[in-house]
Amino acid sequence: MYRLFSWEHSYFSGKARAYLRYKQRMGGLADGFEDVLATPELMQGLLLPRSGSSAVPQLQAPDGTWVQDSSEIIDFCEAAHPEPAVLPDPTTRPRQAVVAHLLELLADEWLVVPAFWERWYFSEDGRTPSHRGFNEQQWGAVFAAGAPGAARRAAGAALFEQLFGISHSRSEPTGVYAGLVHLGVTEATEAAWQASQHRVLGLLEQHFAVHDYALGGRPSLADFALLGPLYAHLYRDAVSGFALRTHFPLTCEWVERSNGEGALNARSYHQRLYSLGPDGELVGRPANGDAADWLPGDAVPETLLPVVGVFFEEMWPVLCDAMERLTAFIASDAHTPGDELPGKTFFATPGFEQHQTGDGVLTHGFALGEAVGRRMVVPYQMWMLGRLERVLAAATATERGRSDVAGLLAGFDAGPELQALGQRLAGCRVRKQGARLHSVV
Ligand SMILES: N[C@@H](CCC(=O)N[C@@H](CS)C(=O)NCC(=O)O)C(=O)O
Repeated sequence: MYRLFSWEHSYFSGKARAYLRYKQRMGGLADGFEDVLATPELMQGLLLPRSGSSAVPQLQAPDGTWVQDSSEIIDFCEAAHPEPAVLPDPTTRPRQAVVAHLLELLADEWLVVPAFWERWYFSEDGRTPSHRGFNEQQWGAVFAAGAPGAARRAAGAALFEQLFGISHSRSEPTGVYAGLVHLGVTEATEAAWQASQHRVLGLLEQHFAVHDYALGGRPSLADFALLGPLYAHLYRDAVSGFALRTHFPLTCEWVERSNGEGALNARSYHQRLYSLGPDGELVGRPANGDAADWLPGDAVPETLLPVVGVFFEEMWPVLCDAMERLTAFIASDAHTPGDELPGKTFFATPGFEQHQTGDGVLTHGFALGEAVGRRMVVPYQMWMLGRLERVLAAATATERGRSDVAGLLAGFDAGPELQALGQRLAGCRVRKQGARLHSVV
């Protein structure tokens, strides 16, 4: 049996858990998986020694292999249990494969910023509305698991003060509040990040009015990745969850559908939907539209294309700049090729703070709407881009695939630039070994 070590309130845990649930419910994991709460004791005593990282989620495979990072968890399980596939085959579905990976990148490494901000902004002193109490409880439930209710809540509150300096979040950002600054969230940019999130949610609401999942009638990598921002932060957290339910109800329904819980009436992939036959007997009927499959002919739903458009408009220019910065860093005297690179997403990696904060060599200016700010370079994004590069290579290996992918990318102003991804990555390729990232010699 697989074991997933995770937290309910963790961004990337939502992605991995929903994926494993889908595989299990569809019969894809012979012996299923055990969903284990990653308590501090297990993080320090098991996860850290086994994988070199205490980050969640992590997967322990039946053969004892440890897998860290949600994308690797999915790739690992898909290789071992190909059916039902969540990764469109790039050789037969080149457009859908490229779109699923682009949306994963957008969900994992761009939408993380406003989702992370929402949780901690509405937990700050004096915010109305506030979900600080809920947030204390969900963290305390992990950090004081097994303790009585009031003690769990108090443990969350103490953690927020001791580790995250919540009472001086603005004057002296620490912990998660420092992480937000490293990611480019300041008073000058927070409204722009929120506007970006609302833009994506508005587009998803239109999409889910027509289709049950990103690519049609069954889930794919894109759905599980979008659950990163949309489950733990935007659906569960109280202030964000109220807003999501109020303004984006179809998207809420999709969260339940894709997450596979609380989904009795959410048209989930495992919904039991019956009509009554002539003799009053139960006659099963499919719960999902689009014949419960990805759209035929490798079509990308029209309503999904504007979400891909957000990737090219907002995230792609930032990624291009970050690739240049990382290339310059790897070529500089500050780095020896093959050495370790920063590995974290939510904050500067310990040991690399002087490079990833302030005006450090691994920071860069960025623009979002009318706002401008400065943020850290996140080498993990280059690892994800390397993965995308391999999907693109497989997708464009044939004349037909080349023309299909070129047609898709031509629909976005910066889209064709993706075809030269290899040139941009040439000086900043990243190798991942367990939880550690290194430049490629
Ligand atoms: N890129 C990783 C990110 C994992 C991650 O950043 N997890 C967060 C919680 S959602 C965490 O454990 N952060 C603490 C740390 O990195 O030490 C993934 O895809 O799983």
